[in-house]
Amino acid sequence: MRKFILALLATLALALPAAAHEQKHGDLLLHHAWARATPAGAKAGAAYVRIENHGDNADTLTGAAAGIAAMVEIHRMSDENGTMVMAPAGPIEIPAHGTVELKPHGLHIMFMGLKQPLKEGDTFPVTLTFAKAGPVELQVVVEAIGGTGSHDGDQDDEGHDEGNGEGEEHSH
Ligand SMILES: [Cu+2]
Repeated sequence: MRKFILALLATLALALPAAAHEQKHGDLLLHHAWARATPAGAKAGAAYVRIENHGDNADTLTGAAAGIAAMVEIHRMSDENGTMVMAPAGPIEIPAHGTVELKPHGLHIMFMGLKQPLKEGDTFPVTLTFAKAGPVELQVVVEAIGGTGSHDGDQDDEGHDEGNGEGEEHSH
């Protein structure tokens, strides 16, 4: 019986679309691209991904594009005297054999002028552009509104997350 369950799990794992979780592009490995679901009527949203560079040369993330929003930018969120402030991050270097993680309260792919709400369970394409690796299309998975994107129960929500429009300012 146990053997049967294991075999079944293995089959299910194989059936999952690999691109949704991890994508290799040249020396870059893009892992777990996800976005937080947005409430109805929200005009802004954010997506996150971990970028690993397994090569001997640094690369640079220069921009992002997506059809779901009027404007897409890479932003950096920082705490300035207790207020969370977001601003365009500019080019982001991915060091050789290094990792850059886009995550809540840090770097994120920002969607402004969302054409539709991000619904939990949906996926949508986002293209990241790298100076060396060129454009990389990601399938972003939409997770729950309160999601942290981690699978280990990490809870860090205090209500000032990107995308819900509360308690934060865009300095542009
Ligand atoms: Cu932002």
